[in-house]
Amino acid sequence: MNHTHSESIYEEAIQYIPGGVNSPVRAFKSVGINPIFVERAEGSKIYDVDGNEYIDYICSWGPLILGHGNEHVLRGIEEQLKKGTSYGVPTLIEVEMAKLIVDAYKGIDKVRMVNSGTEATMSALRAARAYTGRNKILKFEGCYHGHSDALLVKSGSGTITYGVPTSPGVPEDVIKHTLVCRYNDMDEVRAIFKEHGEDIACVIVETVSGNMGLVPGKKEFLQLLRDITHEYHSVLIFDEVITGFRLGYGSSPEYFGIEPDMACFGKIIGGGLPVGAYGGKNAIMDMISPVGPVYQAGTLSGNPLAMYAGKNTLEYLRDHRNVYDELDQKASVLEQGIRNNLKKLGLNLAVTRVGSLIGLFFISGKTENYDDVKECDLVRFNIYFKEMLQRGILIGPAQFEAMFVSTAHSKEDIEKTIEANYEALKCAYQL
Ligand code: HOZ
Repeated sequence: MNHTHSESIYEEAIQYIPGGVNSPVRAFKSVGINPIFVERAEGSKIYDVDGNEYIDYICSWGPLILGHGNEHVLRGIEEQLKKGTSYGVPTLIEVEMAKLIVDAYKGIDKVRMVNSGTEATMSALRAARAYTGRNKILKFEGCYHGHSDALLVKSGSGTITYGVPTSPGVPEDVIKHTLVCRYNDMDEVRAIFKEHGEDIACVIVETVSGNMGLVPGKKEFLQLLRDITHEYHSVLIFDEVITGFRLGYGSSPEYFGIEPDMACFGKIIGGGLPVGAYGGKNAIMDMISPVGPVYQAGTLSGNPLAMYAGKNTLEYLRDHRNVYDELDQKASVLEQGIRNNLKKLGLNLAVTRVGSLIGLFFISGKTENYDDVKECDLVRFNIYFKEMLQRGILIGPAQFEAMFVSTAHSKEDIEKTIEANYEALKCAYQL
């Protein structure tokens, strides 16, 4: 595969952009190669500037549940484009979008649109702190909730990929209120609440973590979080930036049968345009300005282009509920194919799947928390990544990211991926 043009763009990019990229994991640095630069994408495929074609399992890190350039999503954007790109004055589409989210998601009464998942979680914390009058927050090691200061502590995604789970530049004073427990560890949660419960404003959690590889939250763990936050009058926040409208149209409350007090969204609700949202019960959301005193604002919040892309995505998902069965079926074939390959090759690697999210860990044994997965064999993962890329399969260029299956992935795509997985594993383990 020729990457000449990508290489030359990269050389220029690093002169003007830190690391040549606008989000660290895109640099492919952890897998030891330079990034590919994308020319265009369609359906399940991405085409780079050198004309190479890849079956894409990054899917923009989750938003593209309907694949690239889905006609329903594009139609919404095209219609709005003719009417203007941003007003800074309210629009009907914002109301329709909010109604769609509130109707779909059990447990929340109101929602505020923002521009990214980071903004959503940061703002949700502020609302929860103001509502409870408390400062402490509880998060879990390896969960990633964007890059606001208070949450960039023992974080996941690119932070563990690059070995800085707690970032320099975040003042100690700011994070002294951030408590951290091990994911899926019920004893740690009980112990921390025993010690600090009366001071904990909120617990924020990814119900299925997609940022330390794919590590599903256990139902009993999430239920404990629900029960203990009730007991201590803390706010339970589900970070649904990855899982929202991905686990099913009703997201985590439907999937796990557990309702939080607040939820944060991004990715799918923007249909591939920049978006975020946070929602919650009336009593919490009415703390927010201009109803209440908690300030949060944004020039492009509720941007009409993003709203149309999101609305058309959500309406499609709402009106075609079989898409979730279809996605589950496709991802299950892929998961099974990977498991069969591992068996044929005599490899004992951990595979996880929740609906259309898949994780393949270069480690055997348990994958319940960050302590379990941090021992993954990154050298072998890197070989695997490069071999997959060579075979026209694009997965996240880091062990600690998930694979995203979309409705655009065809039977042939999945078959080709399973074949490539077999060959790439063989290379990674020199078999
Ligand atoms: N934080 C994202 C992965 N979990 C990466 C986003 C991006 O690089 O586009």
